[in-house]
Amino acid sequence: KLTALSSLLVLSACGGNQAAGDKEGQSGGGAVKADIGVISYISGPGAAYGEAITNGLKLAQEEINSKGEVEINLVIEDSAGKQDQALTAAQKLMNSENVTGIIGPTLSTEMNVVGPEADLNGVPIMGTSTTAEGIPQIGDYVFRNSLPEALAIPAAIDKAIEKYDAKKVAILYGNDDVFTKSGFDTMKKAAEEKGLEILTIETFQKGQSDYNAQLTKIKGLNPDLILASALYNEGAVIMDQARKMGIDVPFVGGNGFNSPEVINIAGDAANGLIVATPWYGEKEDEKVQDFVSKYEEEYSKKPDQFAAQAYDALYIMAEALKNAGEADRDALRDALAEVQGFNGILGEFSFDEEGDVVMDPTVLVIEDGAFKVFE
Ligand code: 1QQ
Repeated sequence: KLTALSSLLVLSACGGNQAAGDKEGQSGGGAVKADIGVISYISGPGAAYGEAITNGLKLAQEEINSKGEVEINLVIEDSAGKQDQALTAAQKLMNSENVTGIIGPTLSTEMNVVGPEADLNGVPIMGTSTTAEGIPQIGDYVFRNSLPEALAIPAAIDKAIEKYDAKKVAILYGNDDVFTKSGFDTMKKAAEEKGLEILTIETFQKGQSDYNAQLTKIKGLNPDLILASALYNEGAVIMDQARKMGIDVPFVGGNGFNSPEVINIAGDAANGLIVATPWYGEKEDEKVQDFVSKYEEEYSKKPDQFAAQAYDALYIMAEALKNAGEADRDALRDALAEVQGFNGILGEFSFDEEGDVVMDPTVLVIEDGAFKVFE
């Protein structure tokens, strides 16, 4: 990706910022003012993802704006988890000249159609939860700060092998969604590379409610582990039905399972689920605990990974806006590409040369109805 930060740095070093103060997007006090569009899954079966994301964004917005260097106005649109609705929302946001950048959409399936449009229109866009392979590679204007499945899944599988001496696995995935399909590809590749025997590969579709056929087959093959690539609503129902059929082996899940909704829906049936994530709310870290208590105060619930990623994402946007020095789409893109060593609540974060994420995951397991570090 091309960058222009070095010239920006030179500009600000010789007082260029004051000169830029008269430009659009700069208030008299020098704060960079910008509208940031948000496309989020806030209604429909996966609405808990979008609720967490928009809560995290709003909390970060309050904090950022109170500091006075950057003033962000969030323009939030609902995508309902649908490609066409996400695209309509994106077009509306891109047509507003005050919108300097976009955060979202929630699903990789949505980003697959929105990302190319944003890139074509020169609007920087950053997913906070899009984890499929190839998202930042859509174009120079497309970013994410979410840990890709390609980093998360192998880490989770490694831990499961180490802990359970697993040798045989069954794989179950949704074959009508970009993220669940990509997660499956990653699971299959990781299983093969680690010498696991794949007993069967089963598929399902969004909104499916009966997994009896797939689970009966899996049960008969007696795997040591089940690898599942699903969003939370299907994923939780799969675990619930599996446990009711007497399948008690651990599950390794992709990013869709990183929502507490899995526990809310599946209850005890969610125990034994292994995931990898950059977020752990019990971490003894001042920044993390400060965020957790502010979030609880504001929303009366604990933040999840999706809230945390969105919170960090707005800080990354704010940092880039500050470095850009004005509310300009190209300047914001260039400044985003330069973000290195950002220290957020998810730990140290950088973009690589393709705009993808450099970050370390933690492996968690659900025990007694809660996510715990899997040691
Ligand atoms: C993707 C995901 C989903 C789980 C986001 C909610 O990781 O679509 O990429």
